[in-house]
Amino acid sequence: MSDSLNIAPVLRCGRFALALTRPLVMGVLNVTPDSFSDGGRNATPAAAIGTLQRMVDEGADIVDIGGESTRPGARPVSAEEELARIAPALEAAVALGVAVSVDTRRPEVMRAVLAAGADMINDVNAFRAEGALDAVAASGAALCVMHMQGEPESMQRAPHYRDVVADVRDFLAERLTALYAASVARERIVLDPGIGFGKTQEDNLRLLRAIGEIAALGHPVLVGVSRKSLIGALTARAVGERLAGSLGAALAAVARGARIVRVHDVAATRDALAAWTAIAG
Ligand code: HH2
Repeated sequence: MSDSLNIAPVLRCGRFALALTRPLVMGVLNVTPDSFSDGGRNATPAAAIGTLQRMVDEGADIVDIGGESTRPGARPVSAEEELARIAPALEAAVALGVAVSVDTRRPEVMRAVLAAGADMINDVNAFRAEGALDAVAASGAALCVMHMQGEPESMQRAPHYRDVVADVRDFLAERLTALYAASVARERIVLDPGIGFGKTQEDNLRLLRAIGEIAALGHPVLVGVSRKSLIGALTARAVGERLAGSLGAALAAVARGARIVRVHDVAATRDALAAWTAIAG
């Protein structure tokens, strides 16, 4: 992959230094009752641990554990409930020796999961909550900084942008300034345009086509399109039938400059990327 964008070749991620010489696969594990595609399936620790083991066997580079659904209209949960959902899967994932990310917006959850061995914090709120940057800055964890307009409860009601690509890029640039000011090393930071988070279908497509403009900020870009309504709208498929559409979108995102894809279907994504990179990458 080209380093003409001045992106560090390695992502510092807690116990790991992940080489960015090929696209990385982040496997999603939602330990929630209400996530849009896998809600309820991993609600018991035994089920969650089974899914984790499978994703690691399938070649996930990172697993991303979420204890609160951020789907449009989702009900927020308390920090205690979120942590109680995450803890057993986190402990198992850390022991499996895979890089472990936790998807959370809450500083108290960030502190607790870092103490329990998480290697990465994935914050759909871009570390804007009071105390979030303090919670993560001094750790060695990778930080995924995502753009979201509004809040999950209401974000899809009336998304509006002056110019979606410029607005998202400017937002991420502002957050980078805050992270650098908090002494977060550049090699720890990942950027994400936040597909589906306060965006229309056209906004999502424009952002995916313009990943290069986000990558020009000098950090690896992570993209999550797996099974999302964007794919549903493009293929007219229900959530459980969006694998092929999700693979097509993941490859296109990588072709446009994404370095990490966040997916539910690890084995299929690894295969698609292996074939694609052998020819195009
Ligand atoms: N998408 C979701 C959740 N977290 N984090 C990042 N960085 N990027 C994303 O695109 C992203 C994310 C939503 O998907 P999912 O976790 O499958 O569903 P839910 O929020 O309903 O749990």
